Amino acid sequence: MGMKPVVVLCSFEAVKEALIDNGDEFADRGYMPLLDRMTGGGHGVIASNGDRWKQLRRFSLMTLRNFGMGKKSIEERIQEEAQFLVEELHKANKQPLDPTFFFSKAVSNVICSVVFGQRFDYEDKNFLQLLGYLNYILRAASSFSGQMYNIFPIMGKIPGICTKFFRAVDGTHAFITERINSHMESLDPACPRDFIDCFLIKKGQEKDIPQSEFHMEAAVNTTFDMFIAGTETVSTTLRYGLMLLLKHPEVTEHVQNEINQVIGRNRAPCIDDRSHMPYTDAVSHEIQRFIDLLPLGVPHKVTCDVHFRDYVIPKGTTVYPLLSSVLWDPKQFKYPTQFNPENFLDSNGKFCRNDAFMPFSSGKRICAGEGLARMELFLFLTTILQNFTLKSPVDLEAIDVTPEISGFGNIPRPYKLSFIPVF
Ligand code: LZ1
Repeated sequence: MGMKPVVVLCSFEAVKEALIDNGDEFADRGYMPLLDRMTGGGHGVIASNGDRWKQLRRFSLMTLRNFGMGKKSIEERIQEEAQFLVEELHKANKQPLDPTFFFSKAVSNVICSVVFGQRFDYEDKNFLQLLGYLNYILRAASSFSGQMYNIFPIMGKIPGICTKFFRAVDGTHAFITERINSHMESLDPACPRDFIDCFLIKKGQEKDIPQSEFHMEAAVNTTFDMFIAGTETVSTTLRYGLMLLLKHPEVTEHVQNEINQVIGRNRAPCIDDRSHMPYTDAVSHEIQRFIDLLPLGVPHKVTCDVHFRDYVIPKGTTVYPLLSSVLWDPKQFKYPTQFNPENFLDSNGKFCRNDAFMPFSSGKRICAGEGLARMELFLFLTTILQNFTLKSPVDLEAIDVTPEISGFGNIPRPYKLSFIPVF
């Protein structure tokens, strides 16, 4: 990759053998210039290693699992936001619309609620600017110049090429720093409201430990990581997912029948419904498998010299577990190249798990936001389809589901759809 040797692992077998069977040796985060710039230079949880990573990761997982994070559960926060989204979609009055910012407002508000203890009004100017930044960051990281920057980071020094990307990253960073500062002023250690409060409390508890990882810089970068990982990813998955549902009305209808049977119309979907909705669960897996959101995964690095198959991988070598090659592995899925929920169903229509379902990667570095992301996908999808039928303004054959750009992420082409109220 540019001037540096890297190892690329292809297929479920190879990725599993590395990340699971030799988990400890493959557990470090590798260097990727884009990622480094995106995550504040390795001071948060995404790009750190060693004891720093262990401490920040454990803290983040605990806090995202809802321990001591105030009165409202994460599930309630998502349910509440899904209703705001439905209300907003009603306002469009069945007109065809580009759903990008409708979804990113709702998804971003979930992480805002978890991290900042607060959701934003859909018209809030600062909020909209932030969503523009986040949308641009994933696009830039997936563009041709993004790939060039990864290979020749010196490009970052040439004025113009990456300026807009850096401005978006720094703008997001500033937004978060400002909120952490105001949290410090209003903190009540007996009553944590959100992720930031929990971090500040932990920082207070460890103030006499000189080597503590819970200091101000870590607070900013860890919060930034939750934010950068938890917004545009889920929102792009929803946008891409609805495009697939638009193109496959028979799948959408099947999901809507299941919603009618299990949930009905008189209450909002909840996460306990998922285990009674095998088809919908299969569809949400199939969306994630098919769209292959982060095709390269996030790079790893080996912690020591590793004997792997017939090779020796020297300590410190960057390793890409190619998630594309796992999610589309023809040995693991019946219909690897098609969007087909049968990939996750058995012949009786029961949900059928598959170890090659790795959109969140696998092993020690598996995405810390997996639970949150899957809860959001299920609740947003079912709430939308409980309230609306999807209608395309163009022929279904004209909907091109191949990505518009593909790099760090796979980004769908722009499209429009109408949300037709079902009652
Ligand atoms: C990430 C994401 C985006 C960028 C870097 C790491 N983890 C989403 N999940």
